[in-house]
Amino acid sequence: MSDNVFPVPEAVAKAALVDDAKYKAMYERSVTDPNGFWGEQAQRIDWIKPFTKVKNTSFDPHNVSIKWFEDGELNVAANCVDRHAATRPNQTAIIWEGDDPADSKHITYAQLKDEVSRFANVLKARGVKKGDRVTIYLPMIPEAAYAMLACARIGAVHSIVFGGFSPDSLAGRIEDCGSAVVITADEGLRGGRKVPLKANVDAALKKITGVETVLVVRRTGSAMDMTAGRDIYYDEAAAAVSADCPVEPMNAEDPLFILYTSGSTGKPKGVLHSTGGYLVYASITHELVFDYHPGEVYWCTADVGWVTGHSYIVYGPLANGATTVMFEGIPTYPSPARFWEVVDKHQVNIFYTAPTAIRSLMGAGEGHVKKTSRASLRVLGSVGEPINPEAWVWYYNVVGDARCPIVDTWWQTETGGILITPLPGATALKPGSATRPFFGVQPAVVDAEGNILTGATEGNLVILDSWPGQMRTVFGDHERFVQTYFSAYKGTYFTGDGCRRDADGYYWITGRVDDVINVSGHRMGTAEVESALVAHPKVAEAAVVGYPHDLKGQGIYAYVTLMTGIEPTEELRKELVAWVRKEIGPIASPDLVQFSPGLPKTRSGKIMRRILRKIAEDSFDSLGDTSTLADPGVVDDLIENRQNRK
Ligand code: 6R9
Repeated sequence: MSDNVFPVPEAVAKAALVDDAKYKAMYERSVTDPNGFWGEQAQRIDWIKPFTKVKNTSFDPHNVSIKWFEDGELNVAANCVDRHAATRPNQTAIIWEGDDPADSKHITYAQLKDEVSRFANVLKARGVKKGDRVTIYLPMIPEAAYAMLACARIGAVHSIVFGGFSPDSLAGRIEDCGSAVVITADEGLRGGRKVPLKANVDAALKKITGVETVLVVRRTGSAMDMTAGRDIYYDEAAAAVSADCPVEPMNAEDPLFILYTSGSTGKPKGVLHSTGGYLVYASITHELVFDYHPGEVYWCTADVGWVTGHSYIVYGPLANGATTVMFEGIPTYPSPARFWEVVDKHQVNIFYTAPTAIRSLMGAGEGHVKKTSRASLRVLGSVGEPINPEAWVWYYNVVGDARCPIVDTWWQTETGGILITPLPGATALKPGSATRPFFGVQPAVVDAEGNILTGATEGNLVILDSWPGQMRTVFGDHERFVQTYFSAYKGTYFTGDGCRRDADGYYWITGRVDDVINVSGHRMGTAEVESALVAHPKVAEAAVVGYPHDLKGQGIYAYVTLMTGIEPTEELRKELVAWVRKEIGPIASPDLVQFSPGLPKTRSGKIMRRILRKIAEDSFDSLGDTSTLADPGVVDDLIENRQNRK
């Protein structure tokens, strides 16, 4: 292997569930005999009625249809809760870590069963039945998991809306899926600041009709306006019901949840996931990608409002009887040492976070990391965007003390679970590469015409055949599902991502295809330029977009956040341009560099390039909805200091 390679340490391979030889054999079987492979893997969960058929899928754009285990029956809550409550009642299921470091608690599987059953009975008492949609707008408190599993228990379909979304976004999502019940909290608590969730629900419900019940979980205890007949405090409703609730047998293809996600066009899509395939896939990926061993403490720092929180805080870990950490706060509160202090406090073995968090903590300096032990850590994970090699190496050396493999997991809301990833005991790592496909996943690289490219190459990433965790449709709009994912490259699932495959068969995700810049006919991944900029010792974070350029077609516009304490100067601007030129080549030289103290990010940490592109185009009066930004204020500064003034 030519690149910078981190081989699997022998001791890690020996103790791991899957080593390289096993990976290769299992992968081969998974793609040559999917019925045999997945039929066996599906035995990791309990079926109320066994399935007789495994895979029945078609990517033909005239007839897109995805069914797995289609005549089987099961219940997700029975699998994530009851079967463990029966066999390991006193094991901790959830460790909740509050925003305030003094606030934490352990919930055992026995307690989880009571809480989920009670919650289910409250929903039933408000008239919720199998197939009904329930919108959840909660902070990161255990009730979020109880509510999800309560829906699953009675066959209701949850739609979680991230607590950072505005009343408008919330209203649109409630209306689209037609929920009659909304579950929220009085207020959320993040980084010491209160989030007015109930007030947002009230504002959202002024815009739409159809919601009959608002269940309000008390988090901060502040006094709320309660609408009589509609709003009820959860604790009062829960006190009136029993902690016994039978599980509803569900067909494998019955819907489990809807999760809205934005595409490159139009309003957010309601991505629909179903019961059997999703659970099998969440379970196997959680176990094998993180090499989860019974008794270990696993922490995914995502929010349950995102797919990562669904699959890798709740469904995957709990299906596996794991101990999963749920964190209410933010990485920098009360200090940038928080993550590592929590790792020590709860003796976390597996830690899964996003590159944006890594980069921001990297900017704060390694002192915050080094003052903690982190000896319990065994495996590290990354998700959400390409991780630039500098952040990877920092994560590996500083956080993991060069002991812990990093699994860089590529996947999407649409895929339900991880598709391209290293396995800790099997895969030699290359910083910045998501490496190889997971079992049953057949990636391919196609050119603009849809020709499948072979060998070391670069192009658009498609997946050739179905895997059990795949989304089944866009809620209420199957045609949009077909159009968005199956019409660009006929007969394949189009991911919307670009990628490179190297001579070792490793995949390097280069970012959304719509983030590619064409400079004088040369294609340039924005991630590549960003990665180069972030490699500069004075740069904490960078975002790069294309903008119309008279001579080159597109020019490169770089927004750069400097390390704490570094002065933005004209000299540094020139230095950075020269740096990128040196790192990648003259073609990658940024034409414009704007120093920006903050970048416009969603609460999940994704940079909103749409906004950056507009500002770079000097057309900032049509920025669209900025209400979903973590800090809408950064936009004003960006506009004020824009570099491309006509
Ligand atoms: C799980 C999640 C999906 C998009 C995806 C890609 C980017 C996610 C990545 C990654 C490079 C990784 N992405 N993980 N890019 N390396 N390890 O993030 O889902 O919010 O739907 O985003 O995120 O561009 O297409 P979602």
